[in-house]
Amino acid sequence: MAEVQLERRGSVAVLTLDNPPVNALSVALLTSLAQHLAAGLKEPAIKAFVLTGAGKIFVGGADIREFGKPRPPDAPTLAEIIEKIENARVPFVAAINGVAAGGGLELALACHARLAAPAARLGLPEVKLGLLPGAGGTQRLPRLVGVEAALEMIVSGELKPAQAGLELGIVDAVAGGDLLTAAVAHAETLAAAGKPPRKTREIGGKIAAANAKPDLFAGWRKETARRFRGYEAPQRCIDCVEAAVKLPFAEGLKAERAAFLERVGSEQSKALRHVFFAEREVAKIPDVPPDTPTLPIKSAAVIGCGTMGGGIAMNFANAGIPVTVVESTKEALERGLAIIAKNYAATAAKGRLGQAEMEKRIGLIKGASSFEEIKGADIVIEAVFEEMEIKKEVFAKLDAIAKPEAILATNTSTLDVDAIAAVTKRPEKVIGTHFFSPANVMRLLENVRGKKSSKETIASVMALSRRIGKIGVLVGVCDGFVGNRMLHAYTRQANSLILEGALPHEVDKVIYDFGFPMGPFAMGDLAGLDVSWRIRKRRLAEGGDNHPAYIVGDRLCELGRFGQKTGAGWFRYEAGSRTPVPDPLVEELILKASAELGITRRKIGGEEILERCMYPLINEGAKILDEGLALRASDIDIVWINGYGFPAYRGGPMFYADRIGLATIAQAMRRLHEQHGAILRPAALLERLAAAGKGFGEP
Ligand code: 3H9
Repeated sequence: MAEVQLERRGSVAVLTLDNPPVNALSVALLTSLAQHLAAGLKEPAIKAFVLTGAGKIFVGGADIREFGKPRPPDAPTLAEIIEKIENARVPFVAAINGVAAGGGLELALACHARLAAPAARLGLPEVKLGLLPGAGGTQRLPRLVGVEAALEMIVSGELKPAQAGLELGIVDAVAGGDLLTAAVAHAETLAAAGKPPRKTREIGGKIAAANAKPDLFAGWRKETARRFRGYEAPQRCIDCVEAAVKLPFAEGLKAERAAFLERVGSEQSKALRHVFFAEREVAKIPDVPPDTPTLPIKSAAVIGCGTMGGGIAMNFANAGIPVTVVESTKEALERGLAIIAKNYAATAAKGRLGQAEMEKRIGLIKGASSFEEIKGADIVIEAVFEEMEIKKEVFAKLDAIAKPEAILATNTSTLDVDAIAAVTKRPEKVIGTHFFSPANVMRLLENVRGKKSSKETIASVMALSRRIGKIGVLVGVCDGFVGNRMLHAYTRQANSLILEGALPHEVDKVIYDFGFPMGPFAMGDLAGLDVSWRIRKRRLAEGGDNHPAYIVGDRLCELGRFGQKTGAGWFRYEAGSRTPVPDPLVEELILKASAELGITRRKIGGEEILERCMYPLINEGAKILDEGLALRASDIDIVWINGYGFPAYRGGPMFYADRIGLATIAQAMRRLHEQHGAILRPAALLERLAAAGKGFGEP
């Protein structure tokens, strides 16, 4: 039950906001707070108020679930409550016991003093939801901390530790002992002073200072457009802070309010709110309850110290977990460890890691050249060459050496986890952990559930994902799992498009403008074209797909053009540069291939390119969902946002599809099916949902 509790401590009324889990400012909580304020402010015996949060959080912000829903007409708004608090005849002190985010910090900024617990964190993260602070945050924060510090906080949305909040001037003190006692004492002192309470809105000095820098906002707009390409909210945040500088307070508030309402209704905010909940939903597995026991992971081992293995080992070291990396030869081991050290040094050189911390992390990684050394590990992750026979051999060995309770995980990106598990005597302890390259950077981890993976193994690996800073998504066994299977559907169309008339840089531009960091061809060059070439050859040998779409890709590989690492692939790369340059030689290869296949090339517009790339991707997602290989459509969105750079402000492919309307996509797929054959057959689930007028988010 969301409510505010009132406790009297002498002449001070302590109001505790209680709305688990994060004390979000729901209509119910605001109603209860407004009632307490109305009654309390009338009571002469109450000389001051303290506002605090129940549990570990002060206030996590407005209730995001209530956005876009109708509000009871008489419900008090946060802005009204804030107005009452700031203009109250008696002082209010915020006792910030934990996170004060968004509307939570705005509430605190309206108080006349703020004390924070050392572990509290403060910030205005609305921008991450495609919003901006809508209850005075953009007007009050710059008055307290100065315009540039406020811009940094509001545009990035990052939360600051209490100590940084003190240095910036957001809080008046960090209270090491009992926070509430300190806040009550502070409130009594303010009340006893008998002065009118200090109002944040009336602090003027720091705002005036910004007027001396005429180019400040133009500079921020330009840099922000680069840093958050495609995102609308950061620019609107800057507009509002500018209003704080240029307009009187009341007008600034009005401008902020109008901008906030526009944002709440925007497509980008809807998408980012979907992503917020999808990120939390992904951890919930219907048949693996939250109280499933997990294996405590105190040490790990990684087999293979190549690019993947090294990156995986770094994740463990970064989380403080000792890890042993095994390579068969001394040279390969030394090379791998040297790359790890170089990666850490590069992070340290950028100022993102202190020397001592860097040494500590490197110290947690131990090299070994024998499997014997993995005996003590709680989890072993295999990251050797992507060949089934090699993987089976490794797993048989691991099974014989690893302690019986250890989890054995494979980092395969395409192979059958069940077949790998079958060579062990502990298939219930075998699972896939598919990291994305670079493994120490990319947030996504596809955890692949084998037929026999136990609930404990699944729960342990999902918990481990969080611990090592990843977002774990549970997927089922199929070729390519969720991400790469969909990627295949998308790159196949990109490859067909260039045979039909487009050129690689044209396709890439459409995808880049849509919001991906790069198009499919530049991505292929970055990942290495030989990887998918090898997979294609394997599939062909297994009697699989022999689609002509990849004819040019194969020819590039035959010429030794593997992408960036060989200085050329779909594009050319100048020495030391990662910028793709269109290459006439590639165009020649493409034209020749089209002619050989009897295709009359035609002009293909941007809209068609986008549809041809995205709809088959979505269609494959629908098949995956229907086959039960992803638990929810929103899990697929998380895979694509965190593993492939799908723009978060479009909510992921399945959310994007729902916004377009599944009937439109199904119709387009039927047309493509007629033109291009079975490979583009509309997914049964897509057809079913389209016919029922539903979306993937509401099956
Ligand atoms: C705003 O304030 C607008 C104002 O400027 C203007 C208003 C007029 N609402 O993250 P967790 C749920 S916009 C509803 O795992 P943690 C969450 O879905 C808001 N629900 O906890 C999850 O539910 P479930 C600006 C919320 O301890 C559960 O709480 N504020 C909200 O790791 C636990 O969440 C933000 O953007 C919410 N505001 O981290 C802050 N917040 O258990 C958003 C959380 O069913 N929140 N839930 O899956 C956060 O960043 C983190 O939740 C927080 C706690 C740091 C607070």
